[in-house]
Amino acid sequence: MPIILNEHHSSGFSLNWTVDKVLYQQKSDFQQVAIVELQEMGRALVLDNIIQVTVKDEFVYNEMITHVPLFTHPAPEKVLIIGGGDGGAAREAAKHESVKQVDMCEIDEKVIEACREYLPETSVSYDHPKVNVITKDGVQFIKDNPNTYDVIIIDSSDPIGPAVELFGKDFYHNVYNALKEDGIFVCQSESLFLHQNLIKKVYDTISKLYPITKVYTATTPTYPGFLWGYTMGSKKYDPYDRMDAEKQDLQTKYYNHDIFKACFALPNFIKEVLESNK
Ligand code: SPD
Repeated sequence: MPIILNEHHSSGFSLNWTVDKVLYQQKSDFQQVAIVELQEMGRALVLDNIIQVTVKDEFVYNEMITHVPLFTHPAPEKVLIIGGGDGGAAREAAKHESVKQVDMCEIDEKVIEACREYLPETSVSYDHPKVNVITKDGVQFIKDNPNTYDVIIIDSSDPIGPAVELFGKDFYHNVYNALKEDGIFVCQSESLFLHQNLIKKVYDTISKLYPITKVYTATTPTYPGFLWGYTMGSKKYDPYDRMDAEKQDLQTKYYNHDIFKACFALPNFIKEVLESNK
């Protein structure tokens, strides 16, 4: 009998994945951490029964959460990733010539342990000379480092369990303070189809803090609802002013300059959600 990973969401949406092998399974202080071999999508990091990354499609999410804010900033040097323990976003950030330091602050050392052993595709970044792996609570780390970063990436799991605080107003306020005066923030903000209330709440909160707020999208097959949202707040730089700026050519599988231009185009049903006064 094959093992079935049933990923059930509060929206009532479920995804079933056939698991060929369980490679790692441990209960940490924060969550159930597992690495499994999925029949269709290859190795995957699974937290509390929810897929975080798979080797087959992680590049879409990791490239989009990283390169869009980093190419909106003209010369980012210091980058902070909150969460992102698989290392994929850090791998992408380290590719930028201007970036000198990538701090990756992951709360759960078991995530680091599991990914180091079983997900070399993403955890390769742990040993990159630009990358510092910090195992601390990101909520406190942000408070302790005001006015420090050019770009802050919130690479969180869903807003349940250890990630709940990473979607709160106080946290967003502290992120704003941890950025330099021309800094840029981005967070993953869930499915455009299934989590519209959350997208709206995040957008409204970020718009009150930052003069420039944008939502952008990419399709990620292993995330429920597939069309995934990212919300960016910028103190100074507008991605629309950076569309034709000369940018470093990176080795990527999904991201390119045309994607940068296109990803801010939103379908009407999401524009309506963002513009509504509810
Ligand atoms: N439903 C799962 C969404 C997960 C988004 N973040 C993944 C973080 C991996 N670094």
